[in-house]
Amino acid sequence: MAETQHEIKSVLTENRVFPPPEAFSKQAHIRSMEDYRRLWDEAASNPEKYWGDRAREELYWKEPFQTVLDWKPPHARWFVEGRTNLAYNCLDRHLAKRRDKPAILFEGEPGDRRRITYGELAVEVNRLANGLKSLGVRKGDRVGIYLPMVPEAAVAMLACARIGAVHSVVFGGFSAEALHERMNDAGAKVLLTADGGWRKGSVVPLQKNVEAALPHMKAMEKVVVLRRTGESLSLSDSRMVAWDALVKGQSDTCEPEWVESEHPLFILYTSGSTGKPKGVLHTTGGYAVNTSLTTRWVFDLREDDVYWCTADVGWVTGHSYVVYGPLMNGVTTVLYEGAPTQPGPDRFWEIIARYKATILYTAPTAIRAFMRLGDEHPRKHDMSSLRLLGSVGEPINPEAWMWYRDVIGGGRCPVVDTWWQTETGAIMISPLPGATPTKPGSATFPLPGIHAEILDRQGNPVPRGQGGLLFVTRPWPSMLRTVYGDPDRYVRTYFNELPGMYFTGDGARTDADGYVWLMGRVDDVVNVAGHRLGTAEVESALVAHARVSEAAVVGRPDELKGTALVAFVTLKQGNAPSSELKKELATHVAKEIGAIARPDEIRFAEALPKTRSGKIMRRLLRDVAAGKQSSQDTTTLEDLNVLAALRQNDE
Ligand code: 6R9
Repeated sequence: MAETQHEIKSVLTENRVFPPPEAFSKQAHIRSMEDYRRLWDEAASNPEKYWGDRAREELYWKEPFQTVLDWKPPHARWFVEGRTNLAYNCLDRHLAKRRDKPAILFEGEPGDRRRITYGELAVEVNRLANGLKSLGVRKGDRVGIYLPMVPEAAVAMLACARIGAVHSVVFGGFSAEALHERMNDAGAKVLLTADGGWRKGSVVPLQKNVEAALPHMKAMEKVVVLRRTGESLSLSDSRMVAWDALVKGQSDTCEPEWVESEHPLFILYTSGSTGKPKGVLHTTGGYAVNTSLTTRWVFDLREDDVYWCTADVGWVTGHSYVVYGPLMNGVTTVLYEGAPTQPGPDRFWEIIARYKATILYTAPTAIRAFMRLGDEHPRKHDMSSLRLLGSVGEPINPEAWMWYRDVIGGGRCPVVDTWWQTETGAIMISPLPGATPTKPGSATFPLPGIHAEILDRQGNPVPRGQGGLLFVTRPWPSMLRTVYGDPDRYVRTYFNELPGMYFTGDGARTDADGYVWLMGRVDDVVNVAGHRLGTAEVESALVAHARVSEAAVVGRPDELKGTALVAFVTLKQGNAPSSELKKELATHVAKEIGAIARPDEIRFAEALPKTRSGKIMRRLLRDVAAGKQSSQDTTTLEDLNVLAALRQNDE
């Protein structure tokens, strides 16, 4: 029953619409499409007034700004003369009212728990900030952070912000090599790490990785090690100091460094289309204004919310929507260290029930994995506290969206599918849950002030229904400012396609109602016999089949068609691969989208190769499909065995 109900729907034919629940709208920050359009028009007709007003509302400024925007394409400066401090805005500003309110509810994978109030968090941040200063860290210095998802990760980021140091978080799942590559590129002089972290019941050996990286990190002066997994710390290198020893005896107060609005806040490395990762640089004022604003509007925050974003702080979602956005808004944020299915398939749902989480923000890849595990696990827990669900990271196929809404949200919670990127700093295209009628699989509309437009390569708007390239045609406060250490790459990567306009690298189209549908990276768009297809569309159709768990579709060069479609498919438990099933799936796709989308080849796999942030590595699959040795860097691959298995499958 449930299966047939879910069984639809390529994004091409999706036509279900879910208006916001009335009771939700009544209390929301933005309550109607009229309000949304009014804000949109205000922002479009007078962006400087709009953003200037938002900036004054969202942040405490020690010194006010006079210039809202200084735009010399492709370089923007926002709130130019202003001075502020992000740690102050996340902590001190709340202390009068929220000193005893939990800022962080932490749960470690082994089950250890901590409840940290705003007052306590401020003290921890100040002590570490003073500790960093005692190590010689000054305003503008780069500090690396390589920690598990423990409260100290947030403390570390905030301590840097407090003293005007620039943090560069490296995801704890990255290797020693990835670590030193990033640390050297950033020129970091101090690294904050831990002995280890917990993941799937084992210890992730962070300190070991640091030890392997240290000989390659010549500029690294000090490594601060937190005890997390071990009984005691052994400091194996003369550059190492224990976290406890560093903060012990430090003062509880630390005067914030009032930095210029354009002072760098962080560098976060993200993979580009070529080998070397890009150090995306964000600055203080504009980033803070837009993350604070979007957190409140998109998640419709209320004072008593218990908000849980499951992202790791190693990704931009962790920066903007685990740490800065929620804390600037003074809500309680849940932090969970470990794997979603440790020790059992219902860990997430248990956490929601335990903390009475009201908002859940997670990724489609997780949602699909939970679907595969079965409805009985969420059904075991009381999740009636939830009132809003969010999705981020890749296109969410309508079937997963429906499952999320029905099974996790009990059919009562609005779902916000939020499109944005490391480079955009904050959410750009998303429903406003009290205003926007949603369609499963669509990120709906750009937020007020965000000029996301779908254009062709010449810069002409494409007609509704047709695919095009997604650009942001005007600057926005939380845009990246440069690629650290490589200003040419900033221009080349983002502003070469159409001068002065930010190119997202994504394809998209609008439907007849103007809703935006993301079609995946443009390099994931394939041209089959002259027809443009989003691989996401074909995947969506495949996943809508009752037996399919996940699918990744790539193009393979084909003499006749230009490109042929190859689908890698994993099956739901209890289904065996067979040639009948291959035929059935191919016919199913043809039925859902059209004969043009019928995969030329379907390959069953046990698992799909994914980056550590859960994105399917389609470029790698393209190489496998084409029978080539991969040219692609696999350092971000979650599990190399997956690749080996796919290759064997080849024979
Ligand atoms: C926040 C984040 C950015 C890329 C982006 C796009 C994809 C993210 C999406 C989405 C469709 C969504 N993406 N959210 N695609 N719908 N709601 O994920 O940043 O890691 O830099 O990835 O992810 O392709 O270009 P980042």
